[in-house]
Amino acid sequence: MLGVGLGPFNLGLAALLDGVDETAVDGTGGDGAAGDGIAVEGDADGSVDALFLEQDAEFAWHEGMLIEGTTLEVPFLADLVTLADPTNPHSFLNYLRERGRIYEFYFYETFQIPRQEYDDYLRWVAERLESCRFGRRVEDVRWDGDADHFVVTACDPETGAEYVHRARNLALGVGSRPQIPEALRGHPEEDVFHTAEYRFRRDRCLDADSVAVVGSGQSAAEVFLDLLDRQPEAGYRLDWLTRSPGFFPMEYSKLGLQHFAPEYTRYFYDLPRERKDEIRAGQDLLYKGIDPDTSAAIYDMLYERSVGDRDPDVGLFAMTEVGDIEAIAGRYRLDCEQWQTRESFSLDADAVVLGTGYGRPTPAFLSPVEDRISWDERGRYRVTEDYRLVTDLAGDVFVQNGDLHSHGVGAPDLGLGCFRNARIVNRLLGREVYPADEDTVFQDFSVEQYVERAPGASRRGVDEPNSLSPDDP
Ligand SMILES: Cc1cc2nc3c(=O)[nH]c(=O)nc-3n(C[C@@H](O)[C@@H](O)[C@H](O)COP(=O)(O)OP(=O)(O)OC[C@H]3O[C@@H](n4cnc5c(N)ncnc54)[C@H](O)[C@@H]3O)c2cc1C
Repeated sequence: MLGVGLGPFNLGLAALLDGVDETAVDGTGGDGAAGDGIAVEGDADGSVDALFLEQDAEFAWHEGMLIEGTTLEVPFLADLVTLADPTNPHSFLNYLRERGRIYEFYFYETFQIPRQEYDDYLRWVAERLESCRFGRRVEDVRWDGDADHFVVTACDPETGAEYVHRARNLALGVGSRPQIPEALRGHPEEDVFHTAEYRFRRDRCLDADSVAVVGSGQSAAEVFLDLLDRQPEAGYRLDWLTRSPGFFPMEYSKLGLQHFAPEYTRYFYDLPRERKDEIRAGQDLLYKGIDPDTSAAIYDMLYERSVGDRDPDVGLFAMTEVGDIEAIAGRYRLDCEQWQTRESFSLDADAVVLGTGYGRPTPAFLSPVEDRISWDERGRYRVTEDYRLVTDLAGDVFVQNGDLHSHGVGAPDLGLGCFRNARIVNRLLGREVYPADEDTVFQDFSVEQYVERAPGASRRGVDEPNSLSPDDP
């Protein structure tokens, strides 16, 4: 198995594969090979032969957004391994034990750990795993039909050194990329930048007379809160604009969060393809809004700053699309439209922070095998229920966090990483190494499941929900 990219998802796969005995293989997959330049059939000690390549020189998790005071949006139990295997040595609790912090955490009494600590935990796991290699950017993936394996070429971005790896199976864990709309690009990146760069470029904001933040996802809200906190000392005017109809919270109720459980993923997967995009379009606030705690912190700070008729020198304006940014006399003019009333206006700022989200472009290194992959009518991979690309190749290509269109809103969620990785490991080894987790939450999502369990319910009429275009071949 060769993994491309080391974010939390492929790192979790590396952790769940660590120490797993391959010798009991009895079914599909299982003959993965990834050694440094040579094809081998599992390691001599019987463990799975896996290698994970990361382009960066060392592990880092969204470094530009490790703002002081921010926390993970999921409980610490959503670490790399616990939800699949609570006894695994790569767990967050074991990290605390080994770092000598377990009592400190015990008295902390909080499920949501600091984001900086989650990053430190991931680095700790990456250092312990022999299967992780850094400074290797995958540039090309080909299929060798004679040898029946992939040939993967990687290079060290710093030295230019080239590495060739061979593997029967791949796991794509390349994550997402910061996205800036075309019309807002082309300005000096020290002045106009994505939230992903915030911590590296914050000083520019602190020197500015005015700063504008664009977007109303969690990242934009965290940047706004941080700038609001620093405003009294730095003295800038602070504006926050968003195209969304309001500064709305993301779902955080216990029953609502069950959409991030295996059952909902399965239900969504089984929906006809044509319905999935429609349904997802209405689910933005399940995962794209503002954490209610961040929202409350912003509100409370504004409240305190406005005591005694004081003006916090802040503007918050929703329903507003920033269509263009123009450089004028050393400042930036934002061309805005309030889309509900169709009124246009402009806003001048010295620095602009763009919380315009992340995209998931198809990696260019797949070009040589592009015509062996099956794509849907919108140019996206077709993905099987167990997270493999639909291809005509003999090896498996698993996809992490590129399955939003096929598996739904849980795809980028850290809490579902273990479930997806357990499915991948089970497929690779052809046996149930980790539990399949079929009945995990109180509610049902499919009629079939509900009717089966509710004594008073029975099916009526013709039910052919999957007759349109399921993803599976
Ligand atoms: C700021 C921020 C905070 C978040 N917080 C949460 C949260 O609290 N809870 C939650 O559930 N979700 C959260 N998310 C969403 C979650 O999906 C991400 O946190 C998570 O990092 C995604 O993991 P990943 O493994 O898919 O990719 P990434 O973490 O993006 O990692 C992908 C890696 O692949 C590498 N790579 C890319 N191309 C190549 C190549 N060709 N060769 C080699 N390496 C390559 C990249 O350098 C990168 O290191 C957050 C997202 C962001 C942006």
